Amino acid sequence: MRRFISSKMQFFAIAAILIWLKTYVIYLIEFNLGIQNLLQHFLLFINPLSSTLIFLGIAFFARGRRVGGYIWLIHFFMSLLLYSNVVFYRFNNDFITLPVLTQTSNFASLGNSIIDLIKWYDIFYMLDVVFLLFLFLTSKQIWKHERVKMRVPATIITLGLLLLTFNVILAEIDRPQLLKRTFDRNYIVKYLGAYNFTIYDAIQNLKTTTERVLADSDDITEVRNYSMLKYAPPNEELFGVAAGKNIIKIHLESFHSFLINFELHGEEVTPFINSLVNEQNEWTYFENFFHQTEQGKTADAELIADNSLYGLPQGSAFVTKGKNTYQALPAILKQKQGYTSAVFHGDGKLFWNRDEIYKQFGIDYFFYDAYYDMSEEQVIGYGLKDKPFFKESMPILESLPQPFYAHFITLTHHHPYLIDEEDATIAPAETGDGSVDRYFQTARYLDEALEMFFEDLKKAGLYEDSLIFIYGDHYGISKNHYRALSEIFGTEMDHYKYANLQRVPFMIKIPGVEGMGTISEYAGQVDIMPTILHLVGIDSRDFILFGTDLFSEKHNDVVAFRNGDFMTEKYAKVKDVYYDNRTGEVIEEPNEELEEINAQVMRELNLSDNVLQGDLLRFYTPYEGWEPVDPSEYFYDDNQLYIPQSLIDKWLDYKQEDAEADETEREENVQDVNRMLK
Ligand code: GP9
Ligand code: MN
Repeated sequence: MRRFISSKMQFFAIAAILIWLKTYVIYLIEFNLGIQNLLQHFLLFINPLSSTLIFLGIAFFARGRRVGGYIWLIHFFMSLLLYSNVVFYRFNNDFITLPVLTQTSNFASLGNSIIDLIKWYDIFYMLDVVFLLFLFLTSKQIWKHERVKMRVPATIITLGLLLLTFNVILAEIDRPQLLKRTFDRNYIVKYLGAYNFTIYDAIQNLKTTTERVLADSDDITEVRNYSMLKYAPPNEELFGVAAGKNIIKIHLESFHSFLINFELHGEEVTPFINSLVNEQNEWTYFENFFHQTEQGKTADAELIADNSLYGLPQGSAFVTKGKNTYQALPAILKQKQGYTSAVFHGDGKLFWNRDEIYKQFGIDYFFYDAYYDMSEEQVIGYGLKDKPFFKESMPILESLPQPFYAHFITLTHHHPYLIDEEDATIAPAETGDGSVDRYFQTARYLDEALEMFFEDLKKAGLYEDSLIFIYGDHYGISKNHYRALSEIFGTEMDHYKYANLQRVPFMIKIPGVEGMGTISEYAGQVDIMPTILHLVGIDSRDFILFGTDLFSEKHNDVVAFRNGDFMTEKYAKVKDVYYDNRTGEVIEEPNEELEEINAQVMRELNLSDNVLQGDLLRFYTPYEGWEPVDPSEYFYDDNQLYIPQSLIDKWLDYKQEDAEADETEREENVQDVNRMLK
């Protein structure tokens, strides 16, 4: 071993080759980068080398033995970064960005998901780190000499930079405007590598911070003009039919539309939801409705639905733009028609930074885990199971001032789709891919929970006369499960088919209006807000919105995805390839119409980004008399006014135990609690 490495340069070369080759192998095994030609493959092979040279080269600025220590340490941190991306990618099909890292409050609930994502063979991904440490510790003699000449690191780093330039030039040739557009992080990693991606991401974030500082009131004008041009006037028959009615909004976690009317082992997976769709006397179902979320997942869905803005290309606007000014649906409903708004969710209030951004949306009440009985048998995965969640929410809902806008965010049907034996009423699928197989069981559980909730709403007299809508938040089965999906659908999965699987349900029951059956109009989550506004009789024209009313004759059927792809009735763009949506055939030469749609999508996503990055709504007054939302007027404390009976009982029990109380003491305790409630 001693003879094997006899110089610092050899140690350096071994470290560099190890991390280079490991990165390349991991690219091939773990990431789905969509390599299409030899040049792309070549770039994938060389791209780890430039960052390796640059980073490891820095170690030579140290003295003596420290050089080896730094080489090892840098090698270790690069390995750690790469491996974190591997784990993150297994579920999210995406790479870690700085904004995602700031979502630390999310990590606490992630325990189960992470364990499911770590594989036994991951140990091989760290073997080189151990080997290098061993080499370092057994090679004392090579570090004795004094500082290496400055030209050594200078040459190495220059070589790295040259290689990087060469890499960027080749990437630009194959993919013009790679760094400018960047709606899809897979591209950047494919062309420039996972390490350069992190650097790129850091620069991007710095840019974001400056953008807000530099934005001014002129920037909103262009957005306003676009939104006015896109405006679709309401359908006169429906305008205002639900004015002043209670609104109940149900967020179905990870629910793909394919579940509807889907049969597994000859059984319907979601019989209750199917019945709403199929009976058609009350409900209207949009079968070509798509989610438009990105890294922000649930948070993106909430943002899009309540603001008719797109999420950000990176991270979650809930987290990075939590302090921005918004003109969200809850605030508008309150100012225009005196609605009280509330969100119900069986997870901690910090997740997705909800406790901060909800204040900017003007949400009056937020009922999070502290309001529910979170004892062990009631909890699975991320939080409270959907059945107790709906059950315990009922008394609170009944006590809300009316009209209310109440949002229920379900949770059990979430990756990795864990379910207790007693809750599973359908056998898992049999693809051998655990999370896909269980996906159907938690979907069934959610379906049953919803049925119970609707029964309770009926009993409480809150069903009939309420406007109720249900939407799916984002995909549940990621691109990493093509094999299992192919088996489920009996057809080879590909990117185009997968894009079509991004349909999520949107269904709505409008009081006093007969169900319209199944509607085939293409639509997306940005269309929710203008639709609801018009149903309650508020013209959406005043507001800056990117969607259009689903019931309007002028509804715009271009569904933009966050990565710049899109879907319309006629066309699709998936991973930069155009398709004829009626035949599924690839379109080699896009016609003028397609190019126009493409330009519209790009423009729209850009303008929406400008709104969020520049915090532009602070410069916009929708109408005279509009009062900007003041977040300091909202409190989501455990001691707020509306507290479920179950929680009050529990407090009483605690007090009771402590005091071994008799009847009179119990009476005192009741008064105590009442005082707290006041
Ligand atoms: C967490 C829940 C899940 O509170 O809403 O968020 P997701 O992981 O689906 O974005
Ligand atoms: Mn979700």
